[in-house]
Amino acid sequence: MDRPTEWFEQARFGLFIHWGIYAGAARHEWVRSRERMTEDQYRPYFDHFEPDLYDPEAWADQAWRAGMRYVVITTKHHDGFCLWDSALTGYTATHTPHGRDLLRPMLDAFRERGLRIGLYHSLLDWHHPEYPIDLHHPQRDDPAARARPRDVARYADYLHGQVRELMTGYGRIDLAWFDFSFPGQGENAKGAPQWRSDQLLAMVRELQPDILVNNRLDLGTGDFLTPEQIQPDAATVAQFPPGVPWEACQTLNGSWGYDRDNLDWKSPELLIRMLVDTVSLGGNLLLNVGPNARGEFEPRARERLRAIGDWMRPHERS
Ligand code: FUL
Repeated sequence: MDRPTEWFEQARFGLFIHWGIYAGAARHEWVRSRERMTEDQYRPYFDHFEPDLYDPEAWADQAWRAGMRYVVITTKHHDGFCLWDSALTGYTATHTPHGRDLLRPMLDAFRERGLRIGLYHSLLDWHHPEYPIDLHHPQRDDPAARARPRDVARYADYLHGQVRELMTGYGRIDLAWFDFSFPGQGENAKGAPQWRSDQLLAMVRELQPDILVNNRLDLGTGDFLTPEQIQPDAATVAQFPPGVPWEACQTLNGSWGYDRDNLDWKSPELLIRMLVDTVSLGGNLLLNVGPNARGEFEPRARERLRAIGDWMRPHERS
């Protein structure tokens, strides 16, 4: 069945938001895995998560002024922390000192500003007790943790239940951005069978008939391709399956989550060049901001969005 991809192909430029308790650690969204933290070692970022400067209308304004026309938000990243008020876990924003659902006001603000809505949802989950220990898991070197049997089918039930909550409780969702499958051999393989991706996809399509779903469910190309942190050139694009829209997803500084001491920022000129190159080859650019733990886009991100908007204004046509 043909899906309505016109809005997506016309939008061309979107905002990716990676936000969760890892913003408190301020050193990459994979910090728990990279530093092999136990649950207890990671817990303070949950117990102290209180984004007192959170202002989703300001985020929406900055995105709109930069020329972005859709947004993709991490509802849950690999650490398992949920921005919304899930009934299926206590590991949510509602149970942090913030005490409220963080997703709903964000969706309201972005919709109000005229942006389409995409939800990123991690298939990996390092917090869930039944999620198997694999090569990415923070406890991969802990023999006791490895020895405890885990039942991925129970984790898949949780995954499906949470996606159902998101697809039924938050209005019209334009994009689903699942991340990620790593099919292959042995204990590390995580693909369509473990996630029951075909059923997950069928449910999403039933609940949100016009939704576009990305290509990371291990079910082929999906509705759009998501080349990550590479700038596709004409030769690369020629290899993409014909007729499938693509979206280059890119960071401002190599990290998706807030990374305070990272100095590797792309210049506004480079970002504009990346946008022009992407659009001229027929793709979308999904550019990421990692808000900090107080709930702000930091000055270096704001400056870049502003510069893109300043360039955009005389160049756009409605
Ligand atoms: C990857 C993830 O592992 C990164 O943390 C990030 O979310 C990126 C967009 O996708 O697969």
